Amino acid sequence: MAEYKLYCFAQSGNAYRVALMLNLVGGDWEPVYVDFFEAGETRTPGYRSDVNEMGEVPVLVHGERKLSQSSVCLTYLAKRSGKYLPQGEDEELEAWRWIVFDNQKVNGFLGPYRFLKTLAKTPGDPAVLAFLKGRADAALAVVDKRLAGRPWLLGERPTIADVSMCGYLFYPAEEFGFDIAATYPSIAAWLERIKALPGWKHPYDLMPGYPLKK
Ligand SMILES: N[C@@H](CCC(=O)N[C@@H](CS)C(=O)NCC(=O)O)C(=O)O
Repeated sequence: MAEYKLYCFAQSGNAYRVALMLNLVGGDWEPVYVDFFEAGETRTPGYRSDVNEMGEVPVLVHGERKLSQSSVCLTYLAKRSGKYLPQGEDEELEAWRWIVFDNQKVNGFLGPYRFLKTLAKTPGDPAVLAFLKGRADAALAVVDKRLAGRPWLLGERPTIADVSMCGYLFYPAEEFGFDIAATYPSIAAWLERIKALPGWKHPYDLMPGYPLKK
């Protein structure tokens, strides 16, 4: 039995952060497939009572521990492995600043935008899509500016802030209807640096459930 289990599915950028981190730190892990689209598994009473009361993916299981919120899972894995860990109080605070900005405004808008545009059974209202795209674009521009001056979000070393921030950014451009890498050159160069890290894999090669059944 693997040391870590990760409740996840291939289309989830929130889960990808943790799956990627497990790979980057060389963790012994296995995925537990969550049927989000067909069975609506995260909404079932069983999932909420046994896996995560918040009704979300990812959930990381390690021994008796069951953790959710990708940011918490990343912190846990960084502390245990000593890798991608912000060093000292200033770096820790800086990492949190970018992780919260990411969760709320970068992938926090990009994820629902992609879901409503491409994955939902009923496509999203155009006004809602336009709002989400506008907010995601504004946040991506902030990240692009940040990365113009340094190779990684916190400076010279990759940390969990980078692992968090790339959550949805490797998914195909067709799923967004616009090409993030072509629009934001510093983000594009940073994504190439992430790809070069030992253990990197594309979300569709790392988590089960791709392609979706039609
Ligand atoms: N802030 C959470 C977001 C988790 C999240 O929203 N996951 C989605 C899947 S990509 C989910 O399970 N959504 C179910 C729902 O909101 O009902 C994290 O970073 O882990």
